[in-house]
Amino acid sequence: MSTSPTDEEAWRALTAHAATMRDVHLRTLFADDPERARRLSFRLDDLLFDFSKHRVTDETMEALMALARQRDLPAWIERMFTGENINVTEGRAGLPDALRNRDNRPIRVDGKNVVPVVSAVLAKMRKFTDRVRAGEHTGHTGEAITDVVNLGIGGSDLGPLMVCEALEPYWKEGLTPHFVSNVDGAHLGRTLKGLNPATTLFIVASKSFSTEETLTNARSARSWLVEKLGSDKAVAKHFVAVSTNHDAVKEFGIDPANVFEFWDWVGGRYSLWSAIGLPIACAIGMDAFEELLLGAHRMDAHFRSAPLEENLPVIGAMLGVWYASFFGASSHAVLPYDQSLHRLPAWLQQADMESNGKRTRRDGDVVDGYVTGPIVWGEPGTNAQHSFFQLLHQGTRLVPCDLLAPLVSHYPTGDHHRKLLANLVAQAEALMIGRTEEEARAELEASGLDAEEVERLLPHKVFEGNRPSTTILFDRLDPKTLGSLLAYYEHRVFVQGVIWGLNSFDQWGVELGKVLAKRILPELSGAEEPSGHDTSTTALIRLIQAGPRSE
Ligand code: G6Q
Repeated sequence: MSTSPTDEEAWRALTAHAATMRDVHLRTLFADDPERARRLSFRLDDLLFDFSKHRVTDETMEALMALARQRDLPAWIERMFTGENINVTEGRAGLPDALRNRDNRPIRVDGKNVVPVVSAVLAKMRKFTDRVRAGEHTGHTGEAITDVVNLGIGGSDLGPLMVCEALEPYWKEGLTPHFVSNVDGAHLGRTLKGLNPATTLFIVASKSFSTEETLTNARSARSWLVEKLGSDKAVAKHFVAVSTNHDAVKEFGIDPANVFEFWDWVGGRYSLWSAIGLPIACAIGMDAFEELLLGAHRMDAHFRSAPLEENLPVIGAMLGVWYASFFGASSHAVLPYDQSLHRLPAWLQQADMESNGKRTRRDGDVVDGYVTGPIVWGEPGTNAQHSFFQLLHQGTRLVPCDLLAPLVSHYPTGDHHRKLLANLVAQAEALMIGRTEEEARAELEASGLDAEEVERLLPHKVFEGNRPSTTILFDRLDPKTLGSLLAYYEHRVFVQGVIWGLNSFDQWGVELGKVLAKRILPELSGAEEPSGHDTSTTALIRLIQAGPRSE
């Protein structure tokens, strides 16, 4: 296999084919083929993925799947599922599915079956969260826990936060999860302001247990607790940790019995399925957490076994490749029509951009002649319609979109949900069909404007349409469905990484910032002289050292 996708025969075929597709309008594709929606819609139980509003023909899909085969995708999928060390720069496997392997098939990492240790941690999580939820794990003063504060950042925050928000209807009454990630003292301060220390449990979630933000928040939270409850002994009842670094956890003062383990081969951004999901399990209970795993497992099984042509993450990924690599699309918008999914875009930003935001290929060569991971962004509809949808409809950029919604709301209030869904359907249709000059003219004329005014306004009222979107509908946002949706996105990212020749499991770009901040900290406090910086950086350091001008 050649290592640059641009060398593949299918890539060249797609480049030529894209040129013939540039002026083909989705309106025409639909008009010419009454079966299009049916043929390009796929189901996995209650989940429906409608890919028909994409600028593709049968020929496009065949060429995209040919590219997937030339990039050896089926073999890569197997490598991932069998625990091969595909994270080549860190010498590790990359296999999120091992954490949600609900049929207990043995999965070997470095020759060792990891299923028993994964199950053991799940059992420990069950025991602990059952006790917290039943009011049996009490705080230092003997009171039941009412609030769980997760202290973590990046992969140790975004996943559990997003899932907790999404599954709020499943929370146990009287037990509220909170998330503090930013080293900005305002984040911790605002969160603690409303909490009772006697009934608050802190989860320090850090794979490395060396992340400055998390440790700073953890130390300050511990001081707050000890000061309020008047004893160091309170820490044992109010602090647990999730980490791979047992020594550092012990040094911090957390009882080793209260450490929930995970492993090197679990990448931070793929870790919500591990003990990093502890705040989720506290909030929704272990049965529901295992439903989440089951939902992901359902998508894993589909991803591993379905033919490429019917494989949801593969189709979604290859459509993304189509726009990014052959139409110059630089971003991908994720638009949940479900308020509880408001952190989905943030989670996906990390999952996608940290995985595929890379310019060096797996083999060490620099990417040449194509772009890699798109900028992922989005907000819930309908709010987003009143802000950035203008650009989606009439901007100069092509932005492929995902629109997602449950058919049934957890908050059935009047006709709210029907209105929400009407908006989703209308937007996907409007993006696709747009409004022609004739239609716009007819509308303006019908409004009674004179001919000159009609001509003046006309260009502003035309929408070219032909803007692609995937519609994803499901019965309701329950743990299992959410698990499937998230696994869909994880695998979509993996497939794109394979096509573009990337290692989607490392994140060296994150490390540089961590190192530089450590160097500047003593310079800011005056403990060290700023040195080795450019003049701008030195001036900024001196300005911060000097403090506010108004004092
Ligand atoms: C994720 C990244 C990164 C990581 C955070 C927190 O894939 O590696 O977002 O999760 O930097 O790291 P710790 O869990 O080690 O504190």
